Amino acid sequence: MSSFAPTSANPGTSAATKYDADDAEFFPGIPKIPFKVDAGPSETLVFKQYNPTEVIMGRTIEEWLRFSVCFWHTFRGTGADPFGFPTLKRPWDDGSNSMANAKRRVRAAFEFFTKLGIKHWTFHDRDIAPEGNNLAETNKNLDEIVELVQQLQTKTGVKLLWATSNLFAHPRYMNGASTNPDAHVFACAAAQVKKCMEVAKKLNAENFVFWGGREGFHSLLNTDVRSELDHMAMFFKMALAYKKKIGFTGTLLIEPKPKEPTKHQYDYDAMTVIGFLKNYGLDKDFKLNIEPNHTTLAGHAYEHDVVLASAFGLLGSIDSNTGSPDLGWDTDQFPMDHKHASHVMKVVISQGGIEPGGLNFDCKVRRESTDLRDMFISHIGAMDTFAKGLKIAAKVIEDGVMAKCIKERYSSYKNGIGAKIAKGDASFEELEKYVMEHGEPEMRSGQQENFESILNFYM
Ligand code: XUL
Ligand code: CO
Repeated sequence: MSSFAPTSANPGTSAATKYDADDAEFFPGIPKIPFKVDAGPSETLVFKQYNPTEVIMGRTIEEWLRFSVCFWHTFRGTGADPFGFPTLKRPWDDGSNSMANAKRRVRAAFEFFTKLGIKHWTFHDRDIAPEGNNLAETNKNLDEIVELVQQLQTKTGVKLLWATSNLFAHPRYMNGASTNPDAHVFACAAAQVKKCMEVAKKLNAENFVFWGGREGFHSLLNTDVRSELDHMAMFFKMALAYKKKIGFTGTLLIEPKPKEPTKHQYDYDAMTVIGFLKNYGLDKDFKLNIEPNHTTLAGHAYEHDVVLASAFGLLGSIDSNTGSPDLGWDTDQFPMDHKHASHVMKVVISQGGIEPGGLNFDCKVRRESTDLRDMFISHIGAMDTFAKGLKIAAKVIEDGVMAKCIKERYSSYKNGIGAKIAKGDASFEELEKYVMEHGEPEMRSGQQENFESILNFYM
């Protein structure tokens, strides 16, 4: 989440106009970030691990990692929190809702992507263009910004990993969007996604994300959960029909999160969403966008939902961030932990890559990280973390020691009675007979510490 509210970081800064020129530079003094193999510890504006052209297991690091910058945190985040005013003062952003300000933000963003060497980005419709007084005016604003975006994408070669509709910030969505008890609000959400999908097609988005920010409840007393879930499924069916109608080829992704802003969100975690998709017959047409900070918020291990979604062939993309294990909320921090990254990359390699998804940095610098260079350092640090995680995971997989141990652990299902169970050919009667004949099973160690020690060898 971030500061979606139009809070002003720089009220009335006239200096912003100097950024209106076509050739304005937004990050002077910061060059294109290079890879430097022998960089020292304090050289934080260089890549030390992320060498995009290096080949790992048959693919370049850049092809494996498919990083993306999110617009909402990095270009709309102001550092405001429930206790304090904005701290992140970007010199080009006058804090207004004007179209000129929206254009400056977009132009600053493309300079940032280019200098960082990141080839993808993501946005919500309402991050990039202000709402007007009615739907027609809002759509017109969006079209005008999308035209600029299209030019910048062509000029820089930066692609749109995914677009999404913000169906949670506007007051009309306070009781939800597709799960709102008021059908008129449902219609507003549908109209908004219709337009956003058209924009996604125009900008060649590779995916389209649905995060159900307020699709949930604060109290069961006033909530008809079955109706709300049926309506949400209807909404996804309409989105799918419209996708097919306009020929949008991006993957549709649902992003699970257990709570915040609602007390309970329907898309609680990966398995909940998988169950929902299967129940409503949507599992062939939707995949999941997993955000590890949401996973930990659901009470699971960092990599849990990445593993589960992939196990069912439904891992579409990753909102690559982290939380603070000592806190119970969504802090959207940059992922800086090699072990976490290697767990995720092991899954990504094992499923043959994440394309057309990617690793989207749904992350925000801390409100105390107020320098423009902090925007770069945070992304560089996270990119290096995942490049290192990829290298570790590749070694683990290539060596095959862990895979061999796991194979051995399940070997009883390969022959005899185990093979019959696995194939679905066994019955309770037959298994009872087997136990009568063979007695008690031998104790077999789970060897958790052995697995942990093997993994640590590669860190
Ligand atoms: C909120 C969150 C969103 C989605 C897109 O926690 O992660 O920013 O990624 O709406
Ligand atoms: Co996210």
